[in-house]
Amino acid sequence: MIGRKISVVGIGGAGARIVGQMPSDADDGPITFAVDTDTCSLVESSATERIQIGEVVTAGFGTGGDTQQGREAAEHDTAKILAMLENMELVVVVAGLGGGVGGGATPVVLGAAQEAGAATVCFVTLPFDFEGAQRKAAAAKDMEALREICDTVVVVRNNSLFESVDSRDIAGVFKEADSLLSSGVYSLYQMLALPGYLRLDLADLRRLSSDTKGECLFAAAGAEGEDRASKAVESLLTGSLMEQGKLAERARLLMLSIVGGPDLTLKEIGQIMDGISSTVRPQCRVVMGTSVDDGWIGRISLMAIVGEKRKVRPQVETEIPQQPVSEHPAEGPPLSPIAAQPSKKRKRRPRQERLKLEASGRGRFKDVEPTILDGEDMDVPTFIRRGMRIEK
Ligand SMILES: Nc1nc2c(ncn2[C@@H]2O[C@H](COP(=O)(O)OP(=O)(O)OP(=O)(O)O)[C@@H](O)[C@H]2O)c(=O)[nH]1
Ligand SMILES: [Mg+2]
Repeated sequence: MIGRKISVVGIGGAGARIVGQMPSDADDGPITFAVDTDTCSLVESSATERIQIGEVVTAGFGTGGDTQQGREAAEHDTAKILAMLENMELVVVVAGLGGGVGGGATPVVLGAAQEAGAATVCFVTLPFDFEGAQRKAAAAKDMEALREICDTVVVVRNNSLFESVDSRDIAGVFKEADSLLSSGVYSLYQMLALPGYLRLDLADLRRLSSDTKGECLFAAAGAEGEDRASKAVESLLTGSLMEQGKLAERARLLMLSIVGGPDLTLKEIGQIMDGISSTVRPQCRVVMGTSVDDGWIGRISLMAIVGEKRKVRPQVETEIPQQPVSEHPAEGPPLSPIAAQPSKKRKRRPRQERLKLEASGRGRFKDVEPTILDGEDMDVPTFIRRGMRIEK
């Protein structure tokens, strides 16, 4: 069964919770794993397999945000991790950055996946603003490590994710946000593994990371009932995960997954694609896949992974550029490297010529009684009385 070659691994509390919400159809679903040091989080997760790591490091507890402990815990149990990843073609990892297990164990799992020959995609959440600067900084550092080791990193900003849900109570907000994220991950799986008329393959995913900054953003939306296609695309493009449309305008690559039931029509696919292409720039490459799921009758889910153009870092010039040797010596000797440099002389500001002044004029006061103060005629302008020069 093709689906069996893709595994979805949730690491740490956030990862275990999100992966646990994934639809797990016994035949068609991916194998889901929850990996954590914390036994409580493992007990709560509904992942297919639950793997405790680092018992000797944390004695079954969390790490309290200690990335080093998270890493050690994973390194202690690499045998369990390698066994979990055996024969996998693609490993999709889900984790919350800023957490000790999410930040520390994730690079170890990705390294093991690479060693096992699997392609890797990582969905990582970035902390909420209210979690503070320290956690944000820890997450940014974790990101650096992931970029080095993962084929494609898909970033999900918790702030935006939580803005995009309707619930108001804290439990409902978390549940809804995690379900949006887990169905996004699931639709990536569906596009890659399930029968569909327009399929994506691993090469599309790999291209995502090579054509972009190596880091993509995630957006998802869905709709049901009448006009579901236009509603779903509208809500995808204008939602907070798409930065109210700004992200779509900046996109250079957009990988779109359309999941519908057997009632999904070509007209609906056309409506969705029209909505996308009228929003993104003409240079943006759109890769689309659809899949049909019997359980999706009457609804459409869209999931987008959006990449911005890879930024070329400017090279820092450390050497003095050499003047090419002239092919025509008659034109004169080559300039010395110093002479070849652009002149660093500061340009002189143009100076205004000295203005000629009427040194005698009482101007429009010439016909009135002079106002004399301390022997000076106050009706004569001061600069004339004092013999001042006016220069710019
Ligand atoms: N979307 C989402 N994000 C979460 C959830 N729980 C935690 N997070 C985010 O993930 C980050 C890491 O939290 P956890 O996953 O609980 O941390 P951990 O990896 O288990 O590590 P420790 O508990 O520190 O050992 C937090 O800072 C939050 O930003 C969740 O249920 N959903
Ligand atoms: Mg935890």
